[in-house]
Amino acid sequence: MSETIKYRTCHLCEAMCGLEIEVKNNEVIAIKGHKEDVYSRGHICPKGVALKDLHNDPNRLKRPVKKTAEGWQTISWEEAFDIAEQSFKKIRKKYGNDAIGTYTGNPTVHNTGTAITLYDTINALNTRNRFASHSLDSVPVFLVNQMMFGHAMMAPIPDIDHLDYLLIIGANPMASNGSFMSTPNIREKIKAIQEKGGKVVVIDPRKTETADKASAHYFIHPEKDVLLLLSIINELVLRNAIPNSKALSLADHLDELKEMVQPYTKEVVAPMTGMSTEQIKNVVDDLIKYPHSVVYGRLGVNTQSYGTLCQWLITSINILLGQLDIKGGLQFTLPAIDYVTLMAHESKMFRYSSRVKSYKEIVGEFPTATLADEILTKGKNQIRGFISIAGNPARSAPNSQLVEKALADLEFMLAIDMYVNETTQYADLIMPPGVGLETMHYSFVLHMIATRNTTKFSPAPLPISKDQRYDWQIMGELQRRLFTGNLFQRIKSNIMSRIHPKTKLDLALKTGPYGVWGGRFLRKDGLSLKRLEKHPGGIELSELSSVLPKRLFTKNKRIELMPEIFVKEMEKVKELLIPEKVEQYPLKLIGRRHLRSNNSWMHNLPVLEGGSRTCTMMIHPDDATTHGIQPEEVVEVYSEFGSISIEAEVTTNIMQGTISIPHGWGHDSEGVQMQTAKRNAGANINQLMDHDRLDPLSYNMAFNGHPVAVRKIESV
Ligand SMILES: Nc1nc2c(c(=O)[nH]1)N[C@H]1C(S)=C(S)[C@@H](COP(=O)(O)OP(=O)(O)OC[C@H]3O[C@@H](n4cnc5c(=O)[nH]c(N)nc54)[C@H](O)[C@@H]3O)O[C@H]1N2
Ligand SMILES: Nc1nc2c(c(=O)[nH]1)N[C@H]1C(S)=C(S)[C@@H](COP(=O)(O)OP(=O)(O)OC[C@H]3O[C@@H](n4cnc5c(=O)[nH]c(N)nc54)[C@H](O)[C@@H]3O)O[C@H]1N2
Ligand code: SF4
Ligand SMILES: [Mo]
Repeated sequence: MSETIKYRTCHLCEAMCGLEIEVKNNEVIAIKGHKEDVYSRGHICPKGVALKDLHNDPNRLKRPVKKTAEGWQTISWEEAFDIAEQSFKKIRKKYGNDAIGTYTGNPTVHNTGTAITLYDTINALNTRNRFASHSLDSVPVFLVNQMMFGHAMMAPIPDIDHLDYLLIIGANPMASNGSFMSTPNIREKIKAIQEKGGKVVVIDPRKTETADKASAHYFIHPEKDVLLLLSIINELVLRNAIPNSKALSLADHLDELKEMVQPYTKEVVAPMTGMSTEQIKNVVDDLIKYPHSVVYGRLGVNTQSYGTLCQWLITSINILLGQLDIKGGLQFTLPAIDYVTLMAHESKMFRYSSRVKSYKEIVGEFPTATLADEILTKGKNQIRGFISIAGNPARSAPNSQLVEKALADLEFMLAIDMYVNETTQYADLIMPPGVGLETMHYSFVLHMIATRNTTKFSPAPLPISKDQRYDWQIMGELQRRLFTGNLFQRIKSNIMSRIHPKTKLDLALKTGPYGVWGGRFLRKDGLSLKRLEKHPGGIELSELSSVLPKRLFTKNKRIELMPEIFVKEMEKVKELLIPEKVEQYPLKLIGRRHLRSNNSWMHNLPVLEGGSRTCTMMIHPDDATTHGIQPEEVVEVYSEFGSISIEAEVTTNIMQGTISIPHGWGHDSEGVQMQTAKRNAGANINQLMDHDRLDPLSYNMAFNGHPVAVRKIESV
């Protein structure tokens, strides 16, 4: 067979890079960036190249395996489905529907077939015990969108191609390639802003890779951003710098917001934040000076105790500056598959509570932080059977040793995953899907949070063998076998589970805003899958454009600046003005992402080893001296919940009083079958985390700023 070039969008992060893949005899020869790709224009990062290693990974499972006394045994798909059906039905009969729990991980968003099928399958189980990785990263954003715009998924995105001042608080797009701001080649975008006379400023407890490229970087103590944000609004009020704007004319309760921020002057907050009044003044000067200034914050301000308040205040500042829904400000997308409208009926929260800790559900899910409680706490509706789909809670969830204890306690666990890793080692049965280059791709979730409206479909560059199944096929079969509900719902679910995801995509494209049957742009050259297949580099639809007030989902078509539950929580913020006592755990722990890593699961790919991707503890030289720690010394980091050993990286790039350790490591469990990852196992930061340390509004995990202490190993 001759060599062919195939094109596929990379699904690993949010950047949606177009890849050019050289294939020969169903083997990958080389992977490059696709220059004609309308979104990424040839950009690629090392993870995109690593898709070849993922495809060839000798540790990747391709057929189902069941746990036996002699180890994992390969079985047929039929036997695997029979075991799953019998085991879950038995549990359901004995304890009820809620006794089956589900956890869906980050890649469920990135694998198209999985994303399309997932909710039908989970709904078929009719259980309230649903958990997802969202409550480890994004729920504050959902909650703020819901309360302010009426829809959890109505996320305003920085118009990075047209703005001239970007204030990045708690995000590192140089490593992450942007989140809720999907951005291939962020380096070029930052450069372009600077070349036109604009600025990018980073506020972060660590001088990150993004800070290195930025025009300025200011250190801030972890979890003190809420004070900074309040003082920014306060300054805007004091300087009478809140212009009339369309966004503001759509917003209610400005006067109350102005009143609320009164106590938070820059002079009051500066000593608590670690920033100087001069630095806060500089930031506000620039926000006012530049015609298109935008504030953007992601995990650093989400996964912390004030996550929702931070997102609320960031959105509010952008509204006060008049930057919402205008070119060069923050805009809403209008993608070819209008997922926001399609999912409007699902955008609900606070309808019922979790059994053990009474946390409220948000968009149908309980916080992952309480998954272990729901498995281990005896009583009615205790989780006894569990399905983990594309997730690794044994490494990604807080208090991970408790999570592992819980997984070991289950009566039956099924994992839909291609590795025997830290989580799936506890499963009784693993059903591995075809993944990566074996799957077709359409990023319908990520187009919703992109910086331009584009559309692109990629057929699978490589086939799967007849012994393999895709996620959507596995979930479809489970859906048919485990469905609970009335006859009408059963028939509907059964039919839905048999429709190929490609057909569903085609229908969604055709009926979408740019589709052949789409009402708004009805036209002969409208979108369909067939048309997209002729454009492997995608089609540029439009720049982001103004959509308000039409696209507001609030009942009164207004933006709420002062949601009641947020305002109530402000009482707690007052406590931040009291200087903290140095306690038993004097250091604040924050996370870190590396370009050559992706959460917990790409450490088995040899091409990604090395570079700056190291699992070390960054510590300031003064803190190292205080603790008598030498550079590269292996030390103990501990908290009330656990302890890890890790190499110290002594650097002035981290703020004094703060240490930084990446998550997703700790691959040395005996049961893990990932050779390369095990060789360079790293330490698991989530062993240190208190699983009750949540943002009290969204119940999102507060990873950042977690109190810890450090000591030399010999002094233990
Ligand atoms: N301390 C700390 N913890 C964190 C974070 C942090 O910053 N600090 N970040 C949090 C964030 S933002 C996130 S999103 C979560 C991620 O948390 P998770 O989603 O729980 O974990 P991942 O590491 O993404 O693991 C993904 C799993 O899916 C499998 N997989 C990959 N592709 C596919 C596929 O196509 N199909 C199937 N079926 N399986 C697949 C992998 O083998 C792996 O087991 O971690 C969170 N945890
Ligand atoms: N290469 C790579 N890319 C990824 C991922 C990956 O694991 N690797 N994961 C993907 C996922 S699941 C997500 S959700 C996104 C996340 O995308 P980002 O949010 O851009 O990623 P992070 O690197 O976690 O950036 C968070 C920043 O916040 C800082 N920070 C920590 N605590 C605080 C605080 O209290 N205040 C402030 N101001 N800053 C703080 C950290 O130092 C860090 O620089 O990235 C995605 N892309
Ligand atoms: S930046 Fe993201 S989408 Fe682009 S190649 Fe890297 S992992 Fe893939
Ligand atoms: Mo995430």
